[in-house]
Amino acid sequence: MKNILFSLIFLISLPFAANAEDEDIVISKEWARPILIAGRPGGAYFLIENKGNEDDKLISLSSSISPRVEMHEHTMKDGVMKMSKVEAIEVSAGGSTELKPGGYHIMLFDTANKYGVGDEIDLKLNFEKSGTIDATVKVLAKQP
Ligand SMILES: [Cu+2]
Repeated sequence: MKNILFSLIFLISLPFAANAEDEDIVISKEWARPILIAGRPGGAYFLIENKGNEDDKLISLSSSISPRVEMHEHTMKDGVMKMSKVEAIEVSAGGSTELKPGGYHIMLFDTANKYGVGDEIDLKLNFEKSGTIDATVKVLAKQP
């Protein structure tokens, strides 16, 4: 009886253990600004941690609320804040990259609806090495 119980516990815990090991990229601190009018662009932010041994990069994103999701960065040039599109956001092995106002950020264009505080936005993040990772982004009034 003891053996059977042990086997059962082992079998049940197996998928979870395998899963945890596979997750080199961890997404946290997800939040987005409210989108007050449908069709207006929205900004989203999160922290990307790379717990793996290889550098990786975010190469594209998609969302059910937007046909065009872009990666942008803000840079200060001659005292003026400029926004430009970037092709990828790198996350070095054992390091992290934070998307935040004034730096890297995600922009969702041609949004399907308006999104207020408490709503959630789904994002699919495509990494060069780690593949696709799903994230749920909460709409907040301001940066947490
Ligand atoms: Cu932008």
